[in-house]
Amino acid sequence: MENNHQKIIFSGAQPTGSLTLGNYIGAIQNWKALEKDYQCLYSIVDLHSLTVRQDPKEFQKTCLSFLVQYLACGLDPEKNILFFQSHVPQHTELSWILNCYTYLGELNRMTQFKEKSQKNKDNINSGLYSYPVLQAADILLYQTNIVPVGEDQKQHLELCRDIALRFNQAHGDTFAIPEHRIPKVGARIMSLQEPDKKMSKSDDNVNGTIFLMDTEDIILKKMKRAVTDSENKVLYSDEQPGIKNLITIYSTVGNISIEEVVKKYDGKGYGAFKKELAEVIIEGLRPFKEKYQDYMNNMDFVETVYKRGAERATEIAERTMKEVRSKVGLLTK
Ligand code: ATP
Ligand code: LTN
Repeated sequence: MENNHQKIIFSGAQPTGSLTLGNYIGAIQNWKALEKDYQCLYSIVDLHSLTVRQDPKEFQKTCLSFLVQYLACGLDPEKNILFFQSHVPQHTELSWILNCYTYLGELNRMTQFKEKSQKNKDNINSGLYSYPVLQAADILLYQTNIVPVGEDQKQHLELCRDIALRFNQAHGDTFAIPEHRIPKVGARIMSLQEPDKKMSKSDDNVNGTIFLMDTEDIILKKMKRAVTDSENKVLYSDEQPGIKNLITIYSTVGNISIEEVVKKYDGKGYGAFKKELAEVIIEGLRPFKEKYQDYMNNMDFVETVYKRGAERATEIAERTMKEVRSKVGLLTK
């Protein structure tokens, strides 16, 4: 039988904006479920965010707020290694070496680079271009077996695997070859305004996105404005993508099955459904909000979390780096 305790999970999110209900349902809720059975490392990949200009003061605040949001979502800092990418310099060191094992042709194919350079035409920097190599370093440093991410990261993960295989072929087994894992439930929570588009923290239309930090009033308003259809029947069907998305949210946040939600609102209109869904979300987020405030009032504890996280991560990362340095022929100090 597989011994999951020996398996390593790594995932990361860029500290930009604020966490959404989509991030929570699609990623963090699942990360929490994995902490029992695996050694999990979750990193706030601050260096990746520098590919886009950040206001330094704001950026520091956002980085800390992200860690507090992770903790408030219930990620246990004892069971998981929670840390800032920039606190473990082995990430950039390995990234440089892996750059020398990555071909321009491979980077030219990355769709995220193409999309992001379209969005930031005045700042197409080389960091944006080699972003996937730093991501590969994040993953390979920890001998990661599984990377839980969304569908959008599949191409980056495939590149990471190719780089690892190439390095292993040149120098003998050095890196574990990681696999991609997409969550089964709620893998794609959609925008409340455009149900054919994923809910995203960088969406220009904030009415489409529920942020975990939104106030009760805002949640009520956003829910009232959520796009539905003229059927006025709470049915889980592809014909009614807006309502289907709302039912998924109800089911995951309210912890009841899709069938039960549909049964509960049989014969009732959208007005009552949306109002009660807003209440379910408000209730569901209440512990998050309380914990967020508690941690914000206890920044000494938060500091110990990221310092300890960096220590634990560095220990593993340095083990891999020692081997890599020696394999490529760098002298030891
Ligand atoms: P951005 O708008 O800045 O691209 P994002 O909201 O799309 O951000 P990311 O930081 O790229 O989120 O992703 C963090 C994690 O949350 C990833 O694992 C991603 O798969 C997951 N995630 C993001 N949006 C959703 C969503 N709408 N439904 C389910 N999972 C999501
Ligand atoms: N590119 C990812 C964030 C990210 C990541 C990683 C995810 C950076 N390094 C390593 C998983 C593993 C994103 O945009 N969501």
